[in-house]
Amino acid sequence: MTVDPNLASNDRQDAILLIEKTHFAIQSATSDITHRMAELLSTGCNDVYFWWNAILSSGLAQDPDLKMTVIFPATEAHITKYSRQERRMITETAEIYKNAVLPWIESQPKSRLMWVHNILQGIKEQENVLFRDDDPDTGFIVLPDSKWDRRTLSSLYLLAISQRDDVRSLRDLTTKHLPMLKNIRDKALALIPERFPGVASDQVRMYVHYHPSYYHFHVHITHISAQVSGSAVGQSHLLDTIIDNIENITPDYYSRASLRFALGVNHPVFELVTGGALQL
Ligand code: M7G
Repeated sequence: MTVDPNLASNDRQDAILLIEKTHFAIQSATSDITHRMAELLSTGCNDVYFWWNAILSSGLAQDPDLKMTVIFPATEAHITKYSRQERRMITETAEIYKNAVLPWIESQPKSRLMWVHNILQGIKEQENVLFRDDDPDTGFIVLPDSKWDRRTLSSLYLLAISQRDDVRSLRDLTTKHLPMLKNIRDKALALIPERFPGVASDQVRMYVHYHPSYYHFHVHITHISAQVSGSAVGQSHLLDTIIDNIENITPDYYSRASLRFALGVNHPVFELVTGGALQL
């Protein structure tokens, strides 16, 4: 799926509009996409290969064409995140993290996590919560990620959000968090086939982003067939591997590791890690 950000202005407050093409619905008599092709525009052929563009006639409520998200008012951080920009691979050492990146993370306004607190405190999205464990140390909430269209199982995308607020990212994880990590893994995996018959627990990936956009610990749960942008090598760390590294390699693995990942050159961490220098 492609994301097309358009910035609009309203009383000098910026807004972001994200428009994505939804997945094609599973074919049925009422939602077969071929029935909605009003016009076919041939773009060529060669041997046994034929190409067309198509215009769709108006759709059905159960088979929408687009998924839209508005962020308003949008902050500078939102605009940076969704602006087209070059991405580069960079390596964040433990020392750079401690001296430069951590102070930046700590300076982030608490308001960036408002949506997370709204979910944890039962103020928003409660009708969507699939599972809740209120233990303050090991508990978490599972609900659909806002990226999911909430209908296509092959692109299933859930989020497990920790009840703890002392884990900003992977870097903070140590032995004392193992019970929470295992609790999330075991209960979320058991939940999948129960809540989504047809999806087995070995058909989902559970992983953590580094860097995340939001520094409150959460785990991404996606169907292995889902094409999700953040699952790129480097940014995504499998929950099982995280548990293994802490349990079997060393408890402070993530505060000592050099982590390599791709980052947009306008992301503040890019400058903190590289000093702003682009390698030619
Ligand atoms: P991340 O790894 O911090 O950042 O994941 P990413 O956006 O680079 O992946 C945060 C996850 O939370 C993302 O998958 C978002 O789609 C999801 N998300 C963000 N917001 C603001 C919301 C929200 O308000 N509700 C829900 N349910 N999910 C959200």
